[in-house]
Amino acid sequence: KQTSSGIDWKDYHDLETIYAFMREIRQKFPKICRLYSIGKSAEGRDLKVLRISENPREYKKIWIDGGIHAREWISPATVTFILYQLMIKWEEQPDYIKQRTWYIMPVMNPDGYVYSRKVNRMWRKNRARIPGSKCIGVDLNRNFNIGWKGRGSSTDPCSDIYRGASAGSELETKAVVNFLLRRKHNLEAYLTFHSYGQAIVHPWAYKAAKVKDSAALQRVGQTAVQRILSETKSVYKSGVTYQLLSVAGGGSDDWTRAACDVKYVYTVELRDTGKYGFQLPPSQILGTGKEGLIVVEAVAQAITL
Ligand code: ING
Ligand code: ZN
Repeated sequence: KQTSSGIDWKDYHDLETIYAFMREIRQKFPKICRLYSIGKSAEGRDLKVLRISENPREYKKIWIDGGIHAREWISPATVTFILYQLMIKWEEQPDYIKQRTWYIMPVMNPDGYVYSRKVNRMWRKNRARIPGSKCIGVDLNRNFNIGWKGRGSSTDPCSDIYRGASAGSELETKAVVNFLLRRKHNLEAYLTFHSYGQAIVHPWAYKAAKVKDSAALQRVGQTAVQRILSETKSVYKSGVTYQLLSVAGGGSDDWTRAACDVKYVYTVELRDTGKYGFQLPPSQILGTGKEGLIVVEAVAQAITL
């Protein structure tokens, strides 16, 4: 094994291995890494974010998250792959990588991830108890305070797209919201990885309207699509969420766009297009990880130093 945490990208890994990998990176690069626990999940697990920066006061910030939805295992796998690729040749990285502050959260929904690995592979939501209901869990990507009462989510706690009792009701949502609000100065990009569908989409999802900077968002998204096509042969689409996917309120990307005034906001739907769906074979982790890295590099490059 190349890594002491035991992580690799030949298989999917437990939450513990992912967290051990984050600690390993921090220990290998103590001068530029900081490991945060930004809060606790509903079941009391740490919510971990790794910061990588040579100059946190000055450099523009890029946030990357994964694992909002439990069953989308390729998402934490891709985010950890991106983290590994950034760090193994950190010294040789171009300025558009090195002169940034990176915030990386591989698993926003650790309770759901553990539950999906151990009990119900197709679980999507978090694992919060819902008072007055026998059903469990809130869809964190319907829980953010943007278009929260609008279309595309459910008031039924038994639904997979249950939006929660109120906007921002969930511990996981609150932790990310508070962390980002305190760091919105210089926050230039927000990238969140989901599966599946092979699409790079940008706001809005909660309303059918054009976002400010839509031309730049479309251009950078399309650049990533082209590079993916030439490097891995996978066909991705780029476009606006409500047009390409569906109208849905409460998403993390729309919230970050509106509340933190971040320009480059993307939700990336990783592989595949439906053959395996959420149960993407581990043999596809490396290829999908490369595609995620291409998106990250294209966005980092688009931000002016
Ligand atoms: N897709 C996203 C979902 O939460 C999305 C699509 C993005 C909806 C942004 C709303 C806002 O449904 C997956 N695969 O989860
Ligand atoms: Zn998802």
